[in-house]
Parts: sequence; C-alpha cells; structure tokens
Amino acid sequence: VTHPFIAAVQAAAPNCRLACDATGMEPFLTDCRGIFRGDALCVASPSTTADVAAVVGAARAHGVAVVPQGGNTGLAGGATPMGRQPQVVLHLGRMRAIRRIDRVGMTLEAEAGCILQSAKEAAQEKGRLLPISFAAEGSATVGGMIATNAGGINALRYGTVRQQVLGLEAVMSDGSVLRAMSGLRKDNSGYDWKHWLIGSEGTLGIVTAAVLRLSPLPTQRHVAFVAVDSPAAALRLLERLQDSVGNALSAFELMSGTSVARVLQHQGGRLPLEQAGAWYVLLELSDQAAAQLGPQLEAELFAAMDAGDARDAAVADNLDQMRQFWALRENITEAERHVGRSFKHDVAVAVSAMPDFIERASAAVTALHADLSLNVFGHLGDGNVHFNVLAPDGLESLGERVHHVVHDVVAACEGSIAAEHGIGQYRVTELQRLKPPQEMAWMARVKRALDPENLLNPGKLLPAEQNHVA
Ligand code: 2HG
Ligand code: ZN
Repeated sequence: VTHPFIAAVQAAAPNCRLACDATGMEPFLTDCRGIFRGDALCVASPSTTADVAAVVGAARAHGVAVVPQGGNTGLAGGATPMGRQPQVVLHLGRMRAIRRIDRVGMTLEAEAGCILQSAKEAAQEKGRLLPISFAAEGSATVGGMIATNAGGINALRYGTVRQQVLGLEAVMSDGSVLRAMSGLRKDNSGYDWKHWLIGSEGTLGIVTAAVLRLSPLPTQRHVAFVAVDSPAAALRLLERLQDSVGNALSAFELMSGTSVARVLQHQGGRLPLEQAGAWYVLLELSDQAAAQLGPQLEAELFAAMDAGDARDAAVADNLDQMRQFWALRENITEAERHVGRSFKHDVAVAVSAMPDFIERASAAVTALHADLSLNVFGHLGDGNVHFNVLAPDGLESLGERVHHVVHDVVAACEGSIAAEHGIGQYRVTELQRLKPPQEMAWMARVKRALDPENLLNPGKLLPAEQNHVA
C-alpha cells in the first residue's frame, strides 16, 4: 500500500518526481564516503519552490521528517537520513536555474540545486567572480554550501559563504515560503532571518534559492608552492605576505609532507620542487590592479628563504602549472581513500595558535596508538586545518577515542570542532560534550521556535531527542 504521505505529495505536486524503490533511492541514502546510511519512504525531487513547499506541507501533515540533500558531497552526514522515523529525502538537484546576473549590482541569483561550478562559470562569462572555491565544487550545490556555510580556499580574502549571501528564499517548517530576494546590500528593517538559515544544516528551513554577492574578476593570478620546515615557519611567511601584498593574498594553504607524498603515490602528479619538504604552503595572489604582483611575490619568496622561513619555492609559469600545483592540494581528500578509515577533524583555532595545536594534537594521537597516521592540511590563513587521522584496517573502532583526544586539544586551544564542514550527524555527540550547555540550550530554543515538530533534518546538529525538551 502507498504511504498516505506519498499519495499526498502526488496529489499536491504532480510534477514532483518520486523514487520509492530501493534502486532509485540508493544513491540518496548514503553519504559520499559510505560511512552513513539511512532509510526513507521515498526520495522527492521537486523542480519548483511551490513543490518544495507542497512536500514540506505533506510531510508535516503526516509526521514525516524531511532530509534536504544537494550534491551529497558533505563530510559530516548532514544530508543522509538517520533514525527510524518515517522520512523523505528532499533532493534539490532539479532546481538548478541561474535566474539572473546583475553586473553593476554584482549579484547572481540561483536556485538551490545549481552546481557551484556552473554558477561560477556563469559569473565569469559576465566578467565577475563568485569567490567560493573548494575541491567538491563540481558537484556541490548552492543550497548545500549555504546550509553548511562552506569555507574553502578563498575564505581568507572573501569570507565564508555567509559573507556571499545577500538574499534567500526558503521553505519553512510549516510549508510557507519566506522570500528576501532583493539582494539589498543594506537592510536593517528587522531581524535578518537569512542568517538563521545559513549554516543551520537544514534544521531550521530549506533554502530554495539565493542571491549571491559577486566580486571583480581578477586580471592576474600567481600561484606558488613553497617548502617550509614547520607550521610556525609557514606563519612567518604568511605575516611577511600580509605586510607586502596584503589583500591580494587569496589563498594560503598548509599541507604536511606526508599528505602531499600520499597524493603523489596514489593520485599521481609531480612535486614542483627538487626535494620533498616537511611541510608545504600553497599560496595564491590575485588582483585587478595594474601593478605586477609576480616580481613582488618572487622577491618576498627570496627574502623568506634568506630568513630561513622557506626552504625552496616554485612559482607557476602558466595556467597549466597552476592547475598542477592546486591538484596536489585538492586531491588530498581523494588520496585518503587508499589508506583505510579517516577520522576527520575540521578544526578552527586562532591563526597564531595553529602550530601549538598541531603539535599537541599530533602528540596526543601518537600516544593513543602507534599505527595511526596523520593527514594534516588545510586553510592555515583562516586558522582552519583538517586534522585527519588515518587508521589502517582493524583500528576502525578507535574512532571515538581519536575524536576525543583531538577535540580535547581543540577545546584547550579555545577552538571550534567544526570550522567549515558542519556538525551533521558525525559530530553531534562531540558538540554536546564540548559546547557550553547554555549555548546548546539556546540553540535548542531556536530550533523549537522554528521547527516545533522537529521535522526538519532531525538528529543533525542537535540530538534528536533533546530538540523538544522544555
Ligand atoms: C578540503 O579542504 C576539504 O580539501 C576536505 O574541506 C577536507 O577531506 C577533508 O577532510
Ligand atoms: Zn577544507
């Protein structure tokens, strides 16, 4: 027999595609790493905001939970169903229109299922930059990056996704549609509700479209690959560049020597330096100004080598080399798959505290088990590293203890256990353990106010059972 929810969706939104069979649902029931898996009554793929509202309305009427899903590239299980209650995966991939690009207003309006890369290409065709970049941008969607407040490699200069969102359209838990799509740069006419939804991981409302801020398209780009002895030396290089090229610095990434070696081993590529380093920095300068940044960058790199802060450095000569340099960084996640299980940590600490964090967390992991290895890389300029711990087969069960010791160091450094990937279902218990109870209580109050029946992505971000404790 057909579940009454399914019949209700069919009646209210006949154009909404529904997959209810195992094969059709399969790709939507597991995360991209295959470590989370859930069940659902069906996968609904609407093509309009009105149909999203109809699905949410039917879900509410029948007590069905709604799990929104974009490109399914998340690393925290936020888009994968969990628990036993009846639920629907709401796949937004059919809503992929780019509705408008306003050159002089510097805005781009897109639907939630629009792939980030498509939006970036559309902006570029109009001579504008959508300054959000990360390895998964070929599959990740506008809605998903907003729901997680994604960061990526350009947050250093432009900020995270939150800073790029000027307007939002969203379906709320009662099935109503909230629209604030004028894209005004200034609007203080009340609570700025879009900020409730950005980074809320689908627990407070479902983003269906957004107005994104564009930036001027840089006319010059320079990419350097630098070997350094330590994270502390990398920070000295960062400070040097802040002094000299300042705002032109659009990426400053740290990679451990072993992270890059793993990419070379499993994904191919070539190290652009004579000798392997203990650590590497991949940095990018970009600007519109006429002044040539290239010679300045080379002078700074020579000065850094003279000062002992850099061992060796290579500057990309052409676009192809830039891509090769960046591939060594962007393939790090993919290379992890060859090693076994990755216990991921998406850590933020003060930029200046990063060397200390890395040293203490590395010691804590090594003390836990000698066969664990580290994959440390990330957005040093933002004070955000991916402190991933790789476990060979047989040590999968160490996950919880590894998360504990690493996050305890994060807490000791007054950092955050979720910088840019979100809490999802992966970090719910750790968030409960480490976030001050008073803050958790206020989050639960907000959740109750906006989703009183706990039907929007339950169990993500906040534990399912605690959402509704008075
Ligand atoms: C990156 O910076 C992504 O490459 C992925 O945020 C990080 O795989 C990871 O843990
Ligand atoms: Zn990252």
